[in-house]
Amino acid sequence: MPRYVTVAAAQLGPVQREHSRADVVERLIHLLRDAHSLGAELVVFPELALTTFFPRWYMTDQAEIDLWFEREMPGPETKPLFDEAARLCVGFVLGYAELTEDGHHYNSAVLVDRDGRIAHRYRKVHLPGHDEHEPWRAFQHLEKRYFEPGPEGFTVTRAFGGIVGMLICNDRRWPESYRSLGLQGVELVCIGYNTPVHNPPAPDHDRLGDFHNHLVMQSGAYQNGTWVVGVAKAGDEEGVPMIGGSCIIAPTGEKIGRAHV
Ligand code: ING
Repeated sequence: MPRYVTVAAAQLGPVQREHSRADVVERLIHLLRDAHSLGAELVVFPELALTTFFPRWYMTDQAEIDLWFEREMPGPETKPLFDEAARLCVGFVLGYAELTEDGHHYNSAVLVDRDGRIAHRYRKVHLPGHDEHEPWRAFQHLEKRYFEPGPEGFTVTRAFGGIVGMLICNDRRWPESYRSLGLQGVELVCIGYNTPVHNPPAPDHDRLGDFHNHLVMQSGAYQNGTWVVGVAKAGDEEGVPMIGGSCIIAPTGEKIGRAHV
């Protein structure tokens, strides 16, 4: 008996340093309403969707760093998104920087069911880049400095009539990420990402950015017989161009839908 769920990949434009959480939540609600008007039952937003990709900057003051993190989910500034989604009976995936009550910092994503309840939380395992300031680099990538690896590993949950898992950005480049979910019977993998066009450690790979982005997600889908939805925060963020290429990939590995920027 086939089971259906209509999923939207909500590619987000750049979020600049001065954009408040309220500014961004207003944009997310617009995208959610658009998706709902097209029949979507689940909307996937990118990694760190509420702020600019702050790990591009070297910071030393923990109070300044913590300003980029959410202490509650939903909190006062994100509750309007949860309320509107529940009103429209649409679920969503939201990537954000999580600061737990006991002081742990994670690059996280939540899967929110159609009633507004958090059905699952995933904390990014593969933290790319470096943890010290490397001034000679054109751009920094300091996720290892600001986040801890997710302690729960790769997990799935039953939701939207099937088995759903999440990955975050750099996770998508490693086969074990998909395989771990595949061995748990995953049928839909939701992946948000922030990927700079220029990757300073391997500048000769820049021309392959879009190819590698789709190669890894299509392979992961095909090799584990699962749907994969990859969603970018794209465009020029604080002078750093980020790739788009959001897409919906079938278990055959075919891209059945993709953003054209
Ligand atoms: N970002 C990048 C990612 O897509 C990166 C890091 C950029 C790796 C370019 C390789 C090439 O994996 C995040 N946030 O993980």
